[in-house]
Amino acid sequence: MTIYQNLIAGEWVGSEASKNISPSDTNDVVGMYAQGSAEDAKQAIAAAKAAFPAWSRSGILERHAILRKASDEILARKEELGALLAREEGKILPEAIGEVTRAAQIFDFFAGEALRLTGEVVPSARPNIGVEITREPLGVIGIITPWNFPIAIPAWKIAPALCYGNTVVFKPADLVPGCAWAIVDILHRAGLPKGVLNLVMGRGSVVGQAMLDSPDLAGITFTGSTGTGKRVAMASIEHNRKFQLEMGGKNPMVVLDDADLNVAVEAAANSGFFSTGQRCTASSRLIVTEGIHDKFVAALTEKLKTLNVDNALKAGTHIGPVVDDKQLKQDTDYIKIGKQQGARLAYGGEVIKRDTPGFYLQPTLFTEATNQMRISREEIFGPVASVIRVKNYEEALAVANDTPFGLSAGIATTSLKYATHFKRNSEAGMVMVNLPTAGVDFHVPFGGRKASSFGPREQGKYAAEFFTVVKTAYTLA
Ligand code: UN1
Repeated sequence: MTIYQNLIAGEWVGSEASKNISPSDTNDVVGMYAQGSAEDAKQAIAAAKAAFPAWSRSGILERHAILRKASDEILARKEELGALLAREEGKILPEAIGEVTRAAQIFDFFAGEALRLTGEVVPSARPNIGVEITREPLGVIGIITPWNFPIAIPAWKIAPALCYGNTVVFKPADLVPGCAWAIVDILHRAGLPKGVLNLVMGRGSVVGQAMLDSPDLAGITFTGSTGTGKRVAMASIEHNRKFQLEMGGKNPMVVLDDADLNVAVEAAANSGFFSTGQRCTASSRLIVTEGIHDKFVAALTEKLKTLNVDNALKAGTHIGPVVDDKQLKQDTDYIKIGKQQGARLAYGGEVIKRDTPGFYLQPTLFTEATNQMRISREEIFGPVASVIRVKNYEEALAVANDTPFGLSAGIATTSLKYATHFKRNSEAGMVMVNLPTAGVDFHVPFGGRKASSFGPREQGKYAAEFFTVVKTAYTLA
């Protein structure tokens, strides 16, 4: 089998490789992908450092053309790349094609941003002096991405990094090297100079650690678990390095008595269970007022019965497999904990078999949960959600905000008063009214508060905040 290699200083290198297995069918080997060493990471960082001076001064037309070309190729290959994504991550094919489309849109957006770089000219407080405020690239950026959005998250970190003139060392999650390799191959062939974008696939404990330990990374942008995020933060402080973290969520979806039941059920089913619940924006706490509680639980349970759990590539599948055996164990452990702590298992909870051997788990709904139970406080990252019964809107809001996290929050209501109050008073970075908490646009800020995020927002023009550094220059005229 061919080995998909790492890209270091413009050369494809690496002979150590490991198997990329499909979670829908563990007999299906997606490919052999290079496993980088700490030395590879060091060489990649050195290459990115050497490439920085020229790339940071590159013309905006060159950056525009490369990002635009990458966008066009990703879009033209969306079916093929979507199938690769579905195969290696387990997201169903339509969701996977949607994610690939989103990646193309992100590259298109930042191709445009390259043409819209601006600064400010302002008068000084003193006479005869002019002040210019400009943004400069940061330097070498380390990009560490998770497995759950194998093409969109790399796109929304790599595209702005390159657009604003930084060079990159990219380390994707171990479970999803396929999409990472494809996106780097596309950018490389689109004409990036040697060393501007380096790919080092491999273990977090080896490649990731070498990146954390490097004095030559000016910034690290990370999406993943809260635990690893903290390690990125500590190591970055040590090296005076800028860092941006997107971590966990325990997102609430409030359902009020006056909600349109169909809207509420569709939003909850989507947020809780689509993409197998493996989104940091998933809602795992369904906070429901008394008057609609029983109707909502009955309707959501009926909806869950109609969702087929099966191979991600099979037509008619609504929920693909869990990503691997480790994640499956975490999900089933939490299901046990939920039962032990007194929540009622209203639907699902079983690991199931399909024609192909994979990690299949039924969508699982708990009721009679309290907000203090572990299933309500800790991120499970699987197709598991619980219903918390509350008296009224005021209690719903208090419960929604009573969490260490603050990424996304939703409300289903037909009341303008409650929707408005919730938008203002939710302690989350993103608020959704009558919409799922997950599934965001590509051109507006993404990010959370509290333990969910640290640093400036990702995506859209707000991305400039992390990927550039401001300079203020004074000139005596
Ligand atoms: C989405 O909900 O559309 O890791 C995106 C995650 C997020 C991305 C969610 N960073 O799940």
